[in-house]
Amino acid sequence: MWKVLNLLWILPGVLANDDIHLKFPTGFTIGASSAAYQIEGGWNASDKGVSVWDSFVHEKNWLISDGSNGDIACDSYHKYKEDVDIMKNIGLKHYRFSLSWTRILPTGLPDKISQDGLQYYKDLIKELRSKGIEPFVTIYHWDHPEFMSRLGSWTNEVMVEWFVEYARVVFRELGSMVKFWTTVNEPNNYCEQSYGGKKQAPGMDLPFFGNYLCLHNLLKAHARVYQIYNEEFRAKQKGKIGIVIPCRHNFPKVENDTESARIAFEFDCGWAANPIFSKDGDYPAVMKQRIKENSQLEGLPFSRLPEFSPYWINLIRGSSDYFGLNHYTSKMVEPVPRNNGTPWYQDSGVRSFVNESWPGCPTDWLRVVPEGLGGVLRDIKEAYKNPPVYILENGVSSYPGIADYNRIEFLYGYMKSMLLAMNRDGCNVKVYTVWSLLDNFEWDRGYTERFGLVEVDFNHPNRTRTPRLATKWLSQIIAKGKLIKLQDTYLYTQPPPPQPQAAAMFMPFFPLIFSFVILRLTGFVS
Ligand code: GBH
Repeated sequence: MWKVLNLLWILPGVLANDDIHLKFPTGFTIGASSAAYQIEGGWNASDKGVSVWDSFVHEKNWLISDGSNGDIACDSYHKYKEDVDIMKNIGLKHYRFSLSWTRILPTGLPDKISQDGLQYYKDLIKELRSKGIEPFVTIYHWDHPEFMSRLGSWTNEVMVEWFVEYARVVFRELGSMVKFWTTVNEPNNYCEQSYGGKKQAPGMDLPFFGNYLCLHNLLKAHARVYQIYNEEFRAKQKGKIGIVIPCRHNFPKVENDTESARIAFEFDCGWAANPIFSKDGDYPAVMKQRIKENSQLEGLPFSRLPEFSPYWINLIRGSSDYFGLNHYTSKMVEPVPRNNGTPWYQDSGVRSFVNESWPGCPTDWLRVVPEGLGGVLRDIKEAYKNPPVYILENGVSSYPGIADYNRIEFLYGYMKSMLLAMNRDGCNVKVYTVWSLLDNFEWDRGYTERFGLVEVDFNHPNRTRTPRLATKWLSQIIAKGKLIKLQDTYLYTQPPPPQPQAAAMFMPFFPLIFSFVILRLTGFVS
């Protein structure tokens, strides 16, 4: 009797066992993503026009960590069939890629449409469909026409209607073959980096102004494109269209400081998401208030955060059929006190930093925090009434070679956290997408960071592709419809070797560095 009663103790354990939550619901799809400038190459193929990224890398290659560019990149402009074959072999169910604006409209405007440019995308889509892979098409992933940068790029409102003209051509020409559209990739991160900062094209370097103006116009452009899809194409083409926003999760430094975590979420994610997904159809209240206060303290008679008129609020509110989420990492947050009435050094009044105990990877901004994905999914569920979420980017860079154990561990941890948020907490996730299919041109990091499920040899004229270990693991997950540990697959014959730490990668060069230092010290080298 006692023994039987004793067994009851294990019941809560069994019920709480996470494993029962690790199945993917029916209809859930797993895929991979990419972006035109990062993989295509063919930068001046046929009649393609020049984009801001073409001119940026050609004129300012010192801003790219290895001085490289995307002129050839993975050469997917020529090798797309091979890419699709690889996806088919892994068993991926969808592929997210972006369109190059100047490949389709060489001048940037619809006075001229490139038939070769369109043909490339038609061929790619046909190839995907023939292998049962669903295309997810991003209309704009940061590579707008170069001449527009001389008019201020997205700080100039004229861009809004030009983007609409481009999107109209895209829907008209490709819309019958595409069911999933994304207007703009990561508008908030893009505006912060490329208008607030200078390291990525067009490199405006106008913090506190350029970033806010840029997002203001991008949200308008997004909403107008959503509107023309509804009015001119949806009835016939029957697709879904939305936007993709990068959101991190924020852990308060002091456990019950949920206020700081909320404010950090609003300034990071809510800035772009609140106008679209909340009922107020506007920037988060805390953002409007804090930026206005800061502007006043700086002596400005207006807020640096632009205001939407009621017309735009109505148009932007609800302008997305799903919440597209890109998620990589999390931050710790704490409030920064305002000193004697001076402005905060950041408009948010919240400082974010990494927890040094979080493991890293070769990408310095990316700490591995699996529970953050579940966290941000719950943040989104709460803030925006549980919208359908498409995860359109999640991934990590790996160490040289094809034994990418750190990627397998990352994907397992993040997907587990996602599945718990779905199957236990009711978050409405429909799609999961790995960044990236291939190693690619990682913007200002050039080819130094390797996010690919598939390794690409950028020194070889053929851009040889070699699938990494993670592809073999992933195909078993997809085939089983359930998340499994590497240890439970046929791939696991012995424990994986420890992954190198970033510092250890320099080990082979120590003798060299050491002799150089000695030579310097002894005066042989100056
Ligand atoms: C994605 O953005 C992009 O959409 C994709 O094109 C890119 O290849 C991929 O990342 C991987 O790099 O230096 O600490 O201020 C990811 C979003 C990028 C947002 C890095 C924060 C800088 C952080 N993140 N960014 S930091």
